[in-house]
Amino acid sequence: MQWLAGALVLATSRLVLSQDGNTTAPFPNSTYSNATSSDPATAAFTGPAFSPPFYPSPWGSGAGDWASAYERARAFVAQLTLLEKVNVTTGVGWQSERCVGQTGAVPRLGFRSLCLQDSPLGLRNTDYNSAFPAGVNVAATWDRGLAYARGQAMGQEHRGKGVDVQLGPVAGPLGRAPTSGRNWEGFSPDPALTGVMMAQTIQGIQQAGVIACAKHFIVNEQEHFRQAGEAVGYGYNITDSLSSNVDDVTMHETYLWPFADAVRAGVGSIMCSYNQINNSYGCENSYTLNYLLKGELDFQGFVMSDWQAQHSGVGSALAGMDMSMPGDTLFNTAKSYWGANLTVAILNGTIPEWRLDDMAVRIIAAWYYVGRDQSQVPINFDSWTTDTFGNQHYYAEEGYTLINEHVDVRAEHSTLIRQIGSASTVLLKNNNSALPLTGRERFTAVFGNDAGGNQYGPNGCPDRGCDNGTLAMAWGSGTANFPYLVTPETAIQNQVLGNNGVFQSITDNFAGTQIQSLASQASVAIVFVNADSGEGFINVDGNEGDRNNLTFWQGGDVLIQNVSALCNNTIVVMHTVGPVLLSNYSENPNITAILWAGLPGEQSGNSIADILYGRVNPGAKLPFTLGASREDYGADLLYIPNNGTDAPQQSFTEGNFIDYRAFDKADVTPVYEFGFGLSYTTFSYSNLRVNRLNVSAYTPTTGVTSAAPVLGNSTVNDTAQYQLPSNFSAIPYYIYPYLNGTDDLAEAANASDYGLPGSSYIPAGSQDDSPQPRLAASGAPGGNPELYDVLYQVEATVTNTGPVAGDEVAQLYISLGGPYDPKVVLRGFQRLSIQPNSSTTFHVDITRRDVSNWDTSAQNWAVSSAPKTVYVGSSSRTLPLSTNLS
Ligand SMILES: *[C@@H]1O[C@H](CO)[C@@H](O)[C@H](O)[C@H]1NC(C)=O
Ligand SMILES: *[C@@H]1O[C@H](CO)[C@@H](O)[C@H](O)[C@H]1NC(C)=O
Ligand SMILES: *[C@@H]1O[C@H](CO)[C@@H](O)[C@H](O)[C@H]1NC(C)=O
Ligand SMILES: *[C@@H]1O[C@H](CO)[C@@H](O)[C@H](O)[C@H]1NC(C)=O
Ligand SMILES: *[C@@H]1O[C@H](CO)[C@@H](O)[C@H](O)[C@H]1NC(C)=O
Ligand SMILES: *[C@@H]1O[C@H](CO)[C@@H](O)[C@H](O)[C@H]1NC(C)=O
Ligand SMILES: *[C@@H]1O[C@H](CO)[C@@H](O)[C@H](O)[C@H]1NC(C)=O
Ligand SMILES: *[C@@H]1O[C@H](CO)[C@@H](O)[C@H](O)[C@H]1NC(C)=O
Ligand SMILES: CC(=O)N[C@H]1CO[C@H](CO)[C@@H](O)[C@@H]1O
Repeated sequence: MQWLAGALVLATSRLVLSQDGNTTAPFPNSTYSNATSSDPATAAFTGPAFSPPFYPSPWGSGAGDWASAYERARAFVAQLTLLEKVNVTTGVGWQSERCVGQTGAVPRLGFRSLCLQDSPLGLRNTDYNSAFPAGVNVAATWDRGLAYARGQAMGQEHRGKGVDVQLGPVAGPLGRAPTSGRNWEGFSPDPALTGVMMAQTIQGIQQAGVIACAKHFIVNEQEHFRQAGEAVGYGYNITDSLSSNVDDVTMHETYLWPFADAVRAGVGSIMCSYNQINNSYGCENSYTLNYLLKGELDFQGFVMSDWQAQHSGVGSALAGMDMSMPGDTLFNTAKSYWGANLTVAILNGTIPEWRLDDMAVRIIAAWYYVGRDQSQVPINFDSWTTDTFGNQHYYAEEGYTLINEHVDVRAEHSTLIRQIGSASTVLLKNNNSALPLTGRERFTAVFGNDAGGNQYGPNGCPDRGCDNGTLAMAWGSGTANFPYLVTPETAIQNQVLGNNGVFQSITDNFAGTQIQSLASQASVAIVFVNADSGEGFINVDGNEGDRNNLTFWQGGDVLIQNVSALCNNTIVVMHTVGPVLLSNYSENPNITAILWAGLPGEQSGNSIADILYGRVNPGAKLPFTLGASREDYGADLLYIPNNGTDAPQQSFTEGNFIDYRAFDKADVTPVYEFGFGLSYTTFSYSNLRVNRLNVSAYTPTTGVTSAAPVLGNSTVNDTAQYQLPSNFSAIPYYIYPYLNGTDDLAEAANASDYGLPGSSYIPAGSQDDSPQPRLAASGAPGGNPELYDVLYQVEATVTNTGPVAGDEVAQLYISLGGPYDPKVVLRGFQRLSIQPNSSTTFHVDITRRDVSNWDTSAQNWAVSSAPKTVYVGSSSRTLPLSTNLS
């Protein structure tokens, strides 16, 4: 047994080296601050950023509507051996199986390896799947029904390929800074809008019988320095990931908010992030995982690591991580922090068995919760090749068999995709009713690299890692292969030819002479421009995931200037991942219309043609602010390490003031504000009424939890039963739970090689299985259920005062009234379809959470005594109706 102790010490030692705070870096420890506002001036930004320890890891209780899933999961886990429990929690290694992540299996009980697959906008790395619009487009629809329908359609496609867990949707990044590379995978920098879209997407995916994964938890707000190894690859020698340093108020009021909605919606899994939070890694941060997520939000599902985001074995287990992905320490090392190491840690007692049981129960409960027992189909695709036959164990090059059955899972989803594409297109400018076009224009000219195809094909650049042709999806793991891509050039040409018009296009942005010639002949010139970004493992045109600037790519600004100088009916269509600089165009009289079309997916051309030719009346609104300069956004990214070779420190000193809240605070006028968008008709607002409901006072949750359930006692002194079975033929590089599964374990067992001491590193309280005090803000999945009590019902009348039917997104904002509160915060919205000369009622229920602030000393939400005002209107800056909330 002696060598077991050694292995244990090694895994345990990782715990302290990076666990729960590092008090030597000169940055704020506002997590500990008792400031009652996020005003940086008063928040105690004095010490180093420090993440307080919180143990033990809360065990799942079956709270909310999880009771039946828990009952079945506990019954299942009670039958498992130690090795089988470990198998369920640990991935089998990068490219060891066919999905981007797979767990070990329980062959004895016929429980197969779970298949985890990207992405938030569809199925990654396969064929005969749909390419859906990105999250940012869903946010721009402000349409709950479309968000749900897209989630359900994506879930059906994952289900049809045999996927158990779809790795999406995204609320981290939220969008603290406009250049952050992966903002488009999520929804909006507004936490309330993102929260609604998270909940709808999750419920859609899970209704289809697939587990959703809310990611990346939390304050994962930039690509630069998210992983030290990656940063070394682009020239920065750092030893640890960036730390996002955020205070308690901002954490709750901005970044945790949409995750609360995700948990309340029943999300089955959450992915912890690469970054550190207040100098403790996201996947071993006991404060964010144990305290916030499993304590305060009562999350009942499981936490998986992002791929290679795990930095310790015992540390991550005790801090609340439940599944190691993809299972190996780094890709293809054949070593794992868990697997055999987890078996050792349980046998040794360093990790209590109830913690392993809790991991397994959470995983199996999520599986039952979404009905995987009813809906699982065999895995029928392979992530690493499109060949029909190949190796099931790709990296090991073993198991030649049928690996791609090329199952077409698209159904009729193209109709929904086209609809979301047009429903998410924001009309920003429309002088003299330049739009809609009649289709009878004599000479239609289309310009731009962004109008045409990619010369390498729509999937020609792996993970969409280039900016060639029209931008319908950005780059990284958050992608899917296109089955086809309808370009704007094709769709507009079809339209014009249908009316026997003249159509010509130029897709080389730098063909100056030809562009001038064509622009001067056109009766209407439609210029397509874009701006791209993505995930940090791919560099496109010098952009390491994050954008370097907010201008257009591929010479787009020069193209707009060249065309608009010669054509006084120039229409600009933008496919961008987020904000771009438009002040040169918003007032230019030759530019008659401007449209933001985002990242619309496979039906891009048809969706924009539907808007341009008036088959669809635009009703989308901006899910972010379009400012005049990058500086106007306040918060920005860190592009150069600022802490030597140690973890770069990114302090969120702006607090809650991101996007429109920053513009409002500094009283800076944007070019187009958050929530703005025009229609081919007009709307008016009237008759605001507020009904205050009689609701009893808020009760903090009190009392204690049950003791940790005991589901079995697998630890016996006879370690022989934990050895690799003698007749077992192990696959190379594969991660197994067996004690001598690899030679490396013996090496790891020799703790003295590392000069590490022993059990003093186990965090205080982490082994405690006794009933624990319940947190005041907890009580059910999503937090204290009384936070969601409706305090006010608000109604207003919205009238279509123009000539055609149209959609209006009516918006409700609240001023919380405190000296450090944003001027207004979005709290409700509805997308209303209204016939001309008709009215409809806009209705919003205002909950207790909607009017509360986070109180750091009470560690609970509280309604302040500051006077509160409710506003209703068509954007964050056009709010014609208002009244006090008594
Ligand atoms: C900062 O954190 C340290 C613990 O690391 C604590 O002693 C100190 O009081 C904190 N300072 C403030 C202002 O919260
Ligand atoms: C924090 O609490 C301490 C002690 O209760 C008090 O002296 C201090 O003023 C508080 N700081 C803030 C910013 O509220
Ligand atoms: C663990 O999972 C692997 C891979 O799925 C499987 O080969 C092995 O038999 C499992 N071990 C146990 C003890 O169930
Ligand atoms: C990177 O930094 C580490 C720690 O400071 C140092 O040991 C190492 O030599 C550096 N590597 C390079 C390539 O500069
Ligand atoms: C156990 O974890 C250590 C890292 O802490 C690693 O070096 C070792 O290879 C692991 N053992 C196995 C069998 O994966
Ligand atoms: C196409 O993509 C490649 C790779 O990113 C790039 O080098 C090239 O400039 C692009 N060409 C065009 C015309 O966009
Ligand atoms: C901004 O970045 C894009 C993409 O790398 C590049 O094409 C463009 O020239 C840059 N803009 C400026 C002003 O440098
Ligand atoms: C804490 O941070 C300092 C400087 O950033 C670094 O030198 C030290 O190794 C870190 N300590 C721990 C325990 O992580
Ligand atoms: C029996 C055994 O191996 N015990 C070890 C378990 O791990 C702790 C902490 O690493 C050691 O101190 C024990 O010796």
